Amino acid sequence: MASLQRLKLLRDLERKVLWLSAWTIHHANHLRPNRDGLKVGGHQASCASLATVMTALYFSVLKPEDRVAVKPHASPVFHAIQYLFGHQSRDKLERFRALGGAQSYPSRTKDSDDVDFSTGSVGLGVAMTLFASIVQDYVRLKALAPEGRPIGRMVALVGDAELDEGNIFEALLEGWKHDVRNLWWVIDYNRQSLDGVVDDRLFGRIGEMFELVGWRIVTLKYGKLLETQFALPDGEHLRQWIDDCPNSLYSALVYKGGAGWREALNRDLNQYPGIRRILEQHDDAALHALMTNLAGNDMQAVLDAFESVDDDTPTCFIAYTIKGQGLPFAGHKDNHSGLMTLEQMAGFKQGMGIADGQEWEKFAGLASPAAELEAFLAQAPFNSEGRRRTEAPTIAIPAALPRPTDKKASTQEGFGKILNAIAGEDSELSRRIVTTSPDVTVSTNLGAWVNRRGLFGHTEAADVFRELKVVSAQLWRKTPRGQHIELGIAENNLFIQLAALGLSHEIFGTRLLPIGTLYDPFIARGLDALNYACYQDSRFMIVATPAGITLAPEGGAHQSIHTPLIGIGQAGLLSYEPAFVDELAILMRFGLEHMQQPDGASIYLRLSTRSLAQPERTLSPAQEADIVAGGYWYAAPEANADVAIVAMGAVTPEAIAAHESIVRDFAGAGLLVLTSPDRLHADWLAAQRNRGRTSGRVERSASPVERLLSPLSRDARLVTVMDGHPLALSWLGSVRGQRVVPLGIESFGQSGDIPDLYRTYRLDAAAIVDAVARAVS
Ligand SMILES: Cc1ncc(C[n+]2csc(CCOP(=O)(O)OP(=O)(O)O)c2C)c(N)n1
Ligand SMILES: [Mg+2]
Repeated sequence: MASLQRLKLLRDLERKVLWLSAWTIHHANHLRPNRDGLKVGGHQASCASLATVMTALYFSVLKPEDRVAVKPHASPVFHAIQYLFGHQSRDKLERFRALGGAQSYPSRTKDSDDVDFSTGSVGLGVAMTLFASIVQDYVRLKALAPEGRPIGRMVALVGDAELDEGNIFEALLEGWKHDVRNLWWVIDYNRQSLDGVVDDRLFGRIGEMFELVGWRIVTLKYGKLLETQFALPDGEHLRQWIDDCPNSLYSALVYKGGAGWREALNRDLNQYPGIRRILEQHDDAALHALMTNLAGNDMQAVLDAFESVDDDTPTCFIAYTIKGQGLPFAGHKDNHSGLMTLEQMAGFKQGMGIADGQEWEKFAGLASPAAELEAFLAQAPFNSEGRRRTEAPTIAIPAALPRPTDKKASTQEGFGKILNAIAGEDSELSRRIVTTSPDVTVSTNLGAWVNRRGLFGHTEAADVFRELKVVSAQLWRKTPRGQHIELGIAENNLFIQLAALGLSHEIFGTRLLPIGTLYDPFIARGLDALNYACYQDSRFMIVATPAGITLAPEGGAHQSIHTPLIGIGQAGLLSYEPAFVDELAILMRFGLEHMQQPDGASIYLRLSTRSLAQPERTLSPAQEADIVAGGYWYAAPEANADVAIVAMGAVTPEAIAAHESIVRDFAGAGLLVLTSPDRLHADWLAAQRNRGRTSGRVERSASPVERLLSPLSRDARLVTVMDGHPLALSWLGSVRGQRVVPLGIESFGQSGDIPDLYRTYRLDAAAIVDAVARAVS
């Protein structure tokens, strides 16, 4: 298509996208009944600054294989574009931010219009594109991607204030180490954040930082109108004036309009005849249009910039834009959540040439004929294959994973040995597992797996130590075939890398089984990224070890207390804390399968470095099912027993010892070992909800925890013990109204050995026996 014709159509669509985004928000706030008095909100100004860039990208530049993270508060622009493509309904736009309608921020799981990456917590979507590009290379270099799939660009549309989030810089460094490619970050440089105008000095440094890590910078500063005036006599003074203009003054003048610009230019540049001529030739409206003609809001300039890049070098486009461009509050520092008033909207609508009742019409008010616009949309490269979400078959998991048989072992050692045994197999399972860790690969027991399966890198890298025959337990060769992605110490990066790996089936058409390891306390460091990964329904396994105060001598800073509560509270994440290695093998097997199920979840295994004597036992299928369901009777109680000890994880030996001593006084007391209060609790609540619907069938619909506790007497006492916050187990008393004495950790720990610490924090056998005495007194 002739480029002038394309430009005309794109300018029309840009107007429409701006209109629809503003109208969608206006409709939600002013034209829908409001039942609770709460502000509905939406960001008309934030949408406006990106309308040009997104129109150019989606209707002309992007290809089906490209994947995009859209700045969260530009969600209405995204939905408007999908509406024009025919992938979003008018009904859902009318219900923007209402139940079942288009989401406030683009959501992979809640929106129906082909969202690639969810966004919302600023900064995380941006980093997601970087880690997705690593996944793209990972599956491409191993020939796991479907044959013939072209390489896509991973694109982030970034608010300029998002760059204050440190996770972006953590990701940039990691990306440099991994030689990331095919990455485009388009910064909506409107020089405004939520609270105000961004510091002028900050952005001077941003470009340098990108260049430092090997990125290309493409700056889109002035639009074509301004460039034309700059080329005239004295034009360079105008350029210099704008270059020197502080962000806050420029924003204020944008808001004031033509008269304001005239006054300022007359004051500062009146001595130049060329500038006087420009002022004479432009009335106030034209002068305003000229002075606000920044490249990020100039279609031709935007197209030129995107089309100037044709290699795979990661590229940062710094697009100068105006927040609220084209709207009455353009440039105003308080416009972030500003909404047009009814009068302003009426004026805007008139300016757009839209008649009453035509607000949702796709082509109303545009200069080009509807048929031409339809045809243009139909041939947009991005839309040529319709929706772009991929699928991939599940990977079969063998009926049992290898089970180490050591008489004494920690769950962390067991984990390392199980993976090492899988690494030695030539199987689909061993090929699909990909591991990653933030510089704790060796100390979380992944070393043996990496020795066998290698580090992932774009190119073959030598193992210098090996070549020089320096003895080391770690034989790590970096190759494109490697299956471990080694990260620097940044837990944010770990979780975003896992988020990207765990969506490979839906983004790149091939399934991976990602396993990430870290120290349990540092889950908190990456918690928002973990939440973000789960929010997108990404599927992976995290193995967190060591945990609790049981890592003893390593001290308080590394002791995790509340992570079991995170395991229970985090949606989309099913958590387990096994005590013994045979339990672990069963749970890893279950986890690898469960994380591939449509209604499954990611898995969190909280492991320990404490070496425990392993029970000599052969578990029956029913016992294995109980371990997966969340718990089993290690020592069964007698019918109507009055006391039971409930233990989880590394403190189970103390519970066993305490149990042996109390059965003398309380014959028939039981010892219940839990593997997942998370699962037991969830199934208990689900059973209660279902019961409401099928009343009268209590017994058959009893949940696992109700069945587990049913042999005990009605007013039996439970003593719960775990290495973590006791709240994770104390809810057990509500299941049948039985009194609980919970033991666990409530304050920061300190260095010590296990006997000292367990005594000090009341986790030892004596404390458990004491708690039993208190429970029954
Ligand atoms: C992690 C996080 N903190 C705070 C917010 C609230 N918030 C939403 S948008 C925004 C400012 C964004 O400014 P910018 O990125 O420049 O976007 P603009 O609206 O100017 O395009 C803030 C602080 C958020 N969404 N996420
Ligand atoms: Mg901004």
